[in-house]
Amino acid sequence: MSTSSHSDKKNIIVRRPPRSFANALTTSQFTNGEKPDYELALKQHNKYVNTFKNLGLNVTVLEAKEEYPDCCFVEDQALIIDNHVFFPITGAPSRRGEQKTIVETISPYMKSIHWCQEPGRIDGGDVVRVGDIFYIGKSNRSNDEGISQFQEFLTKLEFESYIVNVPDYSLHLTTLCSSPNSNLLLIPESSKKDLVFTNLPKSVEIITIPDNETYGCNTIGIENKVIISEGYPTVKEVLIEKSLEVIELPMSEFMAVDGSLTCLSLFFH
Ligand code: CIR
Repeated sequence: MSTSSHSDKKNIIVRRPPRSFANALTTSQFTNGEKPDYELALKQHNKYVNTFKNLGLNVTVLEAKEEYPDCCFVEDQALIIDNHVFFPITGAPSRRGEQKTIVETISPYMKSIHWCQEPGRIDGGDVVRVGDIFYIGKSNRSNDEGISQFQEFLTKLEFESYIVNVPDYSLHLTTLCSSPNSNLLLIPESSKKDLVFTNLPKSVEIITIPDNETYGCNTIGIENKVIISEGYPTVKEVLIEKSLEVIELPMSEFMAVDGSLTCLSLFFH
């Protein structure tokens, strides 16, 4: 998920894709509408899980819920910051029932629990943390009420936050960008004009990635390592140049239904 700091990732929660995964929601931004293959998705998910185990994180793998084709995208269901949680009401009605297990699993570890109230809507995938600043995507999945409730939660935790309009061609803010460490922000070339990051600290370097590697702009940084999707040579090269250790993972089946690396996990410490 995109709300924990890079050195804050000790525990991770993931959920296996269900057999119904081919019915997951998709805008087909990254494909021609091909359905994902369940068996291949499961293999790719196992690699994802093993990567975090090998990095020494404590991994909790939740069982799939067949009635929720999108249930592996746990990032959308909780916004955890320094073990304080804000449970959103997700933009897609078909996904709301996924939250129950997440609430049961993480609540015992949280210092405080906050709930989005009606008519608020916000998905975890719309939040990107850059250092200690939070950027909140206004996408088709979030509304003003949901964003302002989340901003109030951030203010109580003494964090600054700003809204970024997400262009219609993309599902979430995390679909287009990520901050692999607190001094870097990856953005696709043609989205640079659309995404306005207010008060971005001068210490943060924006790295522009060619549009044909847009999907590769979603990464997960853990200290001096960064996990990227397989098949994005420019992303790989720029991160190696920044002295980060790159780990590549195959993500084709998740990409088919708009899911990026960050979407598959929730972190806490
Ligand atoms: C959806 O449309 O909700 C899922 N198919 C993809 C969710 C991706 N989640 C994320 O970016 N955090």
